[in-house]
Amino acid sequence: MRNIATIVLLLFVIGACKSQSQKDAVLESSEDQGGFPFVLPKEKPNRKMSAAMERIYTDYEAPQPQHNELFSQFKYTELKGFDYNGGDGTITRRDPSKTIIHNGKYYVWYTYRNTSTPPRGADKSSDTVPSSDWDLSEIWYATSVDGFTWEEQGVAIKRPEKPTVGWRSVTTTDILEWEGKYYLYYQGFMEASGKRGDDCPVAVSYAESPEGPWTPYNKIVIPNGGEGEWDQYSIHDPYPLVHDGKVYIYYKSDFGEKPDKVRMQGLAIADNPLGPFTKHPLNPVITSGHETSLFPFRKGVAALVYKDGPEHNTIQYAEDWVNFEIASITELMPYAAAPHVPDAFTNTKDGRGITWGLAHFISLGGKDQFHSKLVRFDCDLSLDLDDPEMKNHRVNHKPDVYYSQGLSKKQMQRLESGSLEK
Ligand code: AAL
Repeated sequence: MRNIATIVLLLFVIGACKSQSQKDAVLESSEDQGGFPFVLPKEKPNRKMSAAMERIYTDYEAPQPQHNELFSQFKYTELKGFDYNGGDGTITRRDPSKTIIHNGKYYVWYTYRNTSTPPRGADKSSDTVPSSDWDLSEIWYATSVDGFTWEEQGVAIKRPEKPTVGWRSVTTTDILEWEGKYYLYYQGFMEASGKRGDDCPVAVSYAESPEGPWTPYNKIVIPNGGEGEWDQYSIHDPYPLVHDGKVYIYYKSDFGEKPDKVRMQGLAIADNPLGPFTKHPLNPVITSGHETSLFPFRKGVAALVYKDGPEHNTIQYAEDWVNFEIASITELMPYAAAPHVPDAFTNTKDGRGITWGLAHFISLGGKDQFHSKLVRFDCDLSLDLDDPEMKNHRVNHKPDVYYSQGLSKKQMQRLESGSLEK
């Protein structure tokens, strides 16, 4: 027994020496490789490098953002054509869909709330008083010839009669074109959001034309997960794309207990738009972000991962449409980005990327005037555009941008009551 222990100890010492000597060898050999070159090599140089240097050559499309096709800044433009009742909180437009082109016009669908009062919270909600900004809502649509000035066309999806899925509110929609027909997926609420949580499954309606009429399927197509599962309560932001001849729908779910609510994204796949959808066994597939926003890119799919989570403010890429890696880190990303994705439904094996889309700004209006507005964003995440202004990675934001992120009253009290040391 003692011999065995001696042998094990010996082996351990030898191993430790060996890894240290290997490190020393690396260091020695790296010591005589000279300093890192003044001009950053575009390709990975054949030399020993630190973890950070290894990363810019292995994890990202290119070692510098300006050459990274999956890095971009985002520029914002206020839209024309939408009235918000003076911003009094009774009208909201939010969570836009991807835009599509039909008969030479862009089409977009979005959550539309027009209520007698602004949102008042779950406890004060009623048949006419909304609990949240997306409660008691319908799905409306608008068209545009340039993507900047929009003409509202009216309702596309109404709230169905109780107890059909969506009777309380139909929201957060996205469009799919499949075999010449159109499908709108949306969150179907059957109680006021905020009662237990923001709980809902996904429903769908279909039409021969983007102008409708839309026929509700009146069945849940992406159900909530089983008890105790991450997506047991909320299936949000259904985002369809076509890949491998199938319908791929990415969605978000809120899980975990307050105050540490977690938002992650999953994937459900079906052979046809009305399902059945099978949830991917590796779900969740994206650990961060809020609303879903993706586009085919080369053989794979890229995702805009903005607020919430350990990898927020990143653009990610999955060659296999399942296993996402960080492709770049950026800033001021669009809320609920709904890009114009020309090859979203073409089953492409060579995704060309995106250059613009719609998004929303939320929490607008003063106290008790909560509402959201649609906005346009532009970017260069396209293999067919080369806009150096969008590839700038040291944008100087005006001081007001920073001051608008001022200390809260509670933080000021802490500082005022604290000692200088703290
Ligand atoms: C949005 C989306 C979903 C949520 C709510 C309205 O940002 O994630 O649609 O339910 O917030």
